[in-house]
Amino acid sequence: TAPQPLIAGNWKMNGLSASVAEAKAVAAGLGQTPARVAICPPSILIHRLADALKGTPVLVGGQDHHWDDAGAFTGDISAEMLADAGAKLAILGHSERRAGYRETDEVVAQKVSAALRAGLEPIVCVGETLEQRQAGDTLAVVTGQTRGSLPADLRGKAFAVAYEPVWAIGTGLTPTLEQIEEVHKAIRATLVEQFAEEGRKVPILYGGSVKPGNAAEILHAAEVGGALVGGASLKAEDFLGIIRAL
Ligand code: G2H
Repeated sequence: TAPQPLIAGNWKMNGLSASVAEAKAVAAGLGQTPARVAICPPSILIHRLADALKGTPVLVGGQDHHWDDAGAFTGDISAEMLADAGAKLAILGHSERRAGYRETDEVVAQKVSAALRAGLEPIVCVGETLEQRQAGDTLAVVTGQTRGSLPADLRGKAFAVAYEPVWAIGTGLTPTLEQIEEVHKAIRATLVEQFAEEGRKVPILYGGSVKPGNAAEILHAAEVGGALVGGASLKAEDFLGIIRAL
């Protein structure tokens, strides 16, 4: 059986306290959906969103957290703090973290372990740059990141992988369905190699310029188990349009 789809909004560094209304509008407009739906706002808004969404099916998640559980890390936030504020999931290893903060697979794997210790469900992101795609290295890069970023303690735990080609993030460019399916199948094979049959139950999300207009075909592609949505998750109407495409 296919994993239950997950559609997660990644607000990135967008949203202020007034944006709680947008999250509430998502919950209000959700209706019947086969998907689990999550919104991952900046960490300072997690508490507010978790309160506002209490009693609704919409989950709240963080966008990143430290690999250690606590300590002298000025400016950082722990997985346990996110969970304490009401988060159920955490996006880890996003390319904006890998590129902008030099996060390696090892760092991402340590963060995944920290998420599990705090009871958070990790959404682990992988994806190739344009140069890597043009060099024909896409599958090697993506399967390498998958292997390197997923620690063995994920065994028996709920988690998701998100394939986000770096060149498709925030650019309006999307890969062809064939390109998406090729990479998702390679990620699936890697998950099965790492986690045996359990690896078949992990939703593999697609992320990168998902919009209401392209969501239906992407969400119905082979091995696509949901979406990680940036820009189009900021407005309830757009995000709901994507959820309804499922
Ligand atoms: C990729 C995606 C969300 P966008 O980063 O994680 O962003 O949908 O804006 O391309």
